[in-house]
Amino acid sequence: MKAPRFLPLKTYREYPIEKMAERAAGFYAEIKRRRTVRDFSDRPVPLEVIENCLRAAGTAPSGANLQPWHFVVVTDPEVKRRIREAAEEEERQFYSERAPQEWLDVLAPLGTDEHKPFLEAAPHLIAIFSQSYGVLPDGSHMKHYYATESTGIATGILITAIHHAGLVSLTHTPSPMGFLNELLGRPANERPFLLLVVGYPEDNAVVPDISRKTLEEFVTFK
Ligand code: IYR
Repeated sequence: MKAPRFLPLKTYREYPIEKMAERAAGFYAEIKRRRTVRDFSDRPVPLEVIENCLRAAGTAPSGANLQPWHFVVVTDPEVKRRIREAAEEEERQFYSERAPQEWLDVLAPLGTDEHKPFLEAAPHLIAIFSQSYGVLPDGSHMKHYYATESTGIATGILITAIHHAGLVSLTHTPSPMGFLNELLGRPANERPFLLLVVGYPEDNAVVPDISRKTLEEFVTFK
């Protein structure tokens, strides 16, 4: 067992209460502009930007700091084409057979269907995998804790970083997503978590007319 080692907390910054309130309000004003976008432009995005957004994601807290995630950035048009083909095949079955009416009913306001042109149009797709267990150099397995939650938190930071950079994203979950392991050569301990589509919006991009719950609707203070 490894003994704990501690260092002084040097990165923390305290703000005066007024400044704190201003920052909290300012961040909310910024993040509430984020919209999930499905109309992507094919304008290229420098990989350096994506790399820094991913560095931000990699700072996420995780169960026992095991950082149980892996991100595959797909820019190659041929790989994007294959992903689109496989995703649309799954979605065709989803919309025409697998999805119960109740699910189709809640999806209706979003106007989604089996056509996923953004998987080829957008400059980058980020396939996010959650490592349900780790594999040590000798091939033995290592238990991971809260892998799904940890990957979800990292993904939230990634989405925030992408928005902060002035880009848009789409959280896409073709179901099932097993084809991603095969197409991207990822091992059996990695479960596809989400396909994040990243880029600029199309010039005349539209978004569904939907609303968010108010604070009172989703928070209780005791
Ligand atoms: N995976 C399908 C269906 C879908 C499901 C949910 I939950 C959404 O929020 C949106 C879509 C698709 O991508 O079309």
